Amino acid sequence: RHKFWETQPVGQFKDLGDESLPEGPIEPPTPLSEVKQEPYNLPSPYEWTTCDLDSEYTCNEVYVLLTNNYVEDDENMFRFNYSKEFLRWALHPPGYFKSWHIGVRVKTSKKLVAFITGVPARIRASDTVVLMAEINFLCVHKKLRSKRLAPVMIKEVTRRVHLENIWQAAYTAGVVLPTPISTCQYWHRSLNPKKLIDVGFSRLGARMTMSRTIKLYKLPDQTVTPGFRKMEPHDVPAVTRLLRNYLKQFVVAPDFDENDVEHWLLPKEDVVDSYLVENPESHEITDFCSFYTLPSSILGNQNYSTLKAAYSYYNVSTKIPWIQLMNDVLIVAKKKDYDVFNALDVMHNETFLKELKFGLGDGKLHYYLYNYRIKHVLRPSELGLVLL
Ligand code: NHW
Ligand code: EN5
Repeated sequence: RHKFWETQPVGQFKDLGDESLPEGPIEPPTPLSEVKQEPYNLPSPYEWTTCDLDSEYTCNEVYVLLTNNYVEDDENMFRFNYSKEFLRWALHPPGYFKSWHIGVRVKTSKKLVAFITGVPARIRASDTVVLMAEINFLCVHKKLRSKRLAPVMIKEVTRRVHLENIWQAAYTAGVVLPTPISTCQYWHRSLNPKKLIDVGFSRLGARMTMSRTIKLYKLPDQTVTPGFRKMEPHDVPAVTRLLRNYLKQFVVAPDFDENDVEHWLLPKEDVVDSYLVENPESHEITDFCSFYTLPSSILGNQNYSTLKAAYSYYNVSTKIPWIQLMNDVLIVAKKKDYDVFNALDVMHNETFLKELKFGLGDGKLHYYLYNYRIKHVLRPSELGLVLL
């Protein structure tokens, strides 16, 4: 069934439920001298390229490839439209390797036709922190699909990760592969219900009129929590402490230090937004919430071309109830003109999704580890990891 994935060190379907297999690496590292020194062979019309996202020209080539060929929903009505600023941010975290930003070009025209990336991350599984690659933005041009290019690209990124002496990876996908460590669901909170209905993102409920629907999703103009404010650079140490302490409880979660928090969570306009609650008396930082900005192109609508979506990222509640905290972040997103606020059922998100009128989406997100086995399939609430 999975001619490629059956050859890879990943959990296999036949091993699901086998309690005798130990948690940890599936295969041991090999000496670096035994890692293949030359790139894998591509079909002869194509060549490898390393993409420098600092180059405005290359960043635009990547942006155009993804804008026209990246992930769509099951009915091909929407396609992710990561911005250039977002791609630069996503691919330049602390300690990144340019060699992990891999493109494929047509030799004759130099046109960029495929892409895959990795970035380094420390990820904890149970009690063990493992240096991994987070793999993302795998994309093959629509005209070159089903030619088995993806396996070659995956092998090439694996080789380049191995050259940095890293032997594990984490990734998510909307498709089922061997084998998910967890399967999550998308939930959606309408902020601009009229537009969402007009573009086919959502439907008018049974026995609902447009005006009743608009009223249902109305939000206050101002946040209600005293001390709720945007995160600033001087908050990095306090947010790092708060987040590290929170993420301890999950079976799989990133091991963020202050440099990671500075990169991944300090607000960056139209890329990542972070808010916190500073106690007005003690000035203690007690709660935190964040989202990233990922618009989708609306395919073939007369009136609208993009859907502005916020995606729930890392949130921590210690003093403010989850529902109040997340309602405040919905208010912020509405004020900033987002059409929809999306969230997965990971971490404690189930405690606010229904109450805050999120509706179940039609998309699933499967989480995977490469060359690392965990004992059981995780419930989404045991996952403390959000990938972009
Ligand atoms: S998930 C988003 C992936 N991208 C898209 O869906 C964009 C639209 N689709 C395409 O561009 C986030 C193509 O359909 C792609 C496949 C390129 C997806 N992950 O070339 P062939 C990520 O970026 C397997 C992994 O003929 P194609 C995460 C498929 O099962 N494998 O197909 C990426 C089959 O193998 P099998 C996927 O349609 C994680 C083989 O590819 C996959 O022309 C990557 C068919 O290849 C997917 N999303 O191109 C893994 N989709 O065994 C990282 C299909 O079943 C692993 N396939 O025969 C870790 C590496 C680092 C390790 C470090 C130690
Ligand atoms: C790697 N980082 O399917 C990610 N999105 O539900 C790659 N559905 O937007 C993998 N189909 O349910 C990504 N509206 C996998 C996801 C790919 C994209 C995807 C889904 C997630 C989605 C929307 C639109 C569906 C359009 C037709 C959806 C219903 C919302 C409604 C709001 C009001 C209350 C009820 C629900």
